Amino acid sequence: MQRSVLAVHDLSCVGRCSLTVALPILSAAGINTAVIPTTLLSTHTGEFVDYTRLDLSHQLLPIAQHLAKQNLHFDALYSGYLASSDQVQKILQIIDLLADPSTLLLVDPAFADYGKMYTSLDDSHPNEMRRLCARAHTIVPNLTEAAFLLGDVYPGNHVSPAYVGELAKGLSALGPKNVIITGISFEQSRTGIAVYQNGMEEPVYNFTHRCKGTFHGTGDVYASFLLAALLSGKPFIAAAALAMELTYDSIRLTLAEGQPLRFGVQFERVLPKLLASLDLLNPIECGN
Ligand code: PXL
Repeated sequence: MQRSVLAVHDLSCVGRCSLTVALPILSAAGINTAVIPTTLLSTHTGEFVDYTRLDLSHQLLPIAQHLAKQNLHFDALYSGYLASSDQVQKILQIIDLLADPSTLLLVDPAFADYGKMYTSLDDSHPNEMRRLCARAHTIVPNLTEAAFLLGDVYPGNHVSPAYVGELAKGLSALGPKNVIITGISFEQSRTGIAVYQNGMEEPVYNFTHRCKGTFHGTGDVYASFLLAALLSGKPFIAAAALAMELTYDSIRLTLAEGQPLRFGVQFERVLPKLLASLDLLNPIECGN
């Protein structure tokens, strides 16, 4: 049975992130992906200036109300960057309208990195996002977002396993069963993820070599690979590890070709590996 996702993210015309990442990754994995675009921007807001921005907040509930009348079921509802705290509140209403008890709620908080809030988000954003995360089943904050969601200051690049364990447990105590904290470094040359499921003593970790640079949109690439793997039946911890490996591959390809980092990473050429890893390369029999 084909799986289905509702992806609620912004549409940034250039600079691979949000919908321009979620749609191709999920579709490539054979998932029927519907969208609700939250904001239309000419580019993402990192490393670009003078971008255009059309806030679609007033459309979110009318779209969701119309979809709610179409008798749809979504296997997952997946939200990412939201342009204001008002939009965060509207996502909670969209969940009420369009999720059912079997819908996986995946929230990528996507509001900060390297100790700083994204441009043009205000200080109420982490508090509103905390409410949305509390409603989710699975959240994928980076280290900065994890700290801000719990009202902590940014702990700096290098943290201890004890601190990360507390963060993961604190976030899970808000509500989500599954927490993946990205951008974790215990040593200079390596970076990785802490994967935690409610009830575990400690998170499990996966690391890769740390590449130099700021990689825009990689949170979205990671979360989209993760969701593709989960909906294809991979167990949570294996899906988290696979998504990290594929994100790392996307970064390495981008660096190998010397592409400007503000345009995001080359996830496109990693899609065949995603499909191979999920056993999705065999042609589907259509019958007669
Ligand atoms: O999730 C990254 C992202 C998505 N969308 C927009 C952004 C960013 C990060 O800067 O600005 C518009």
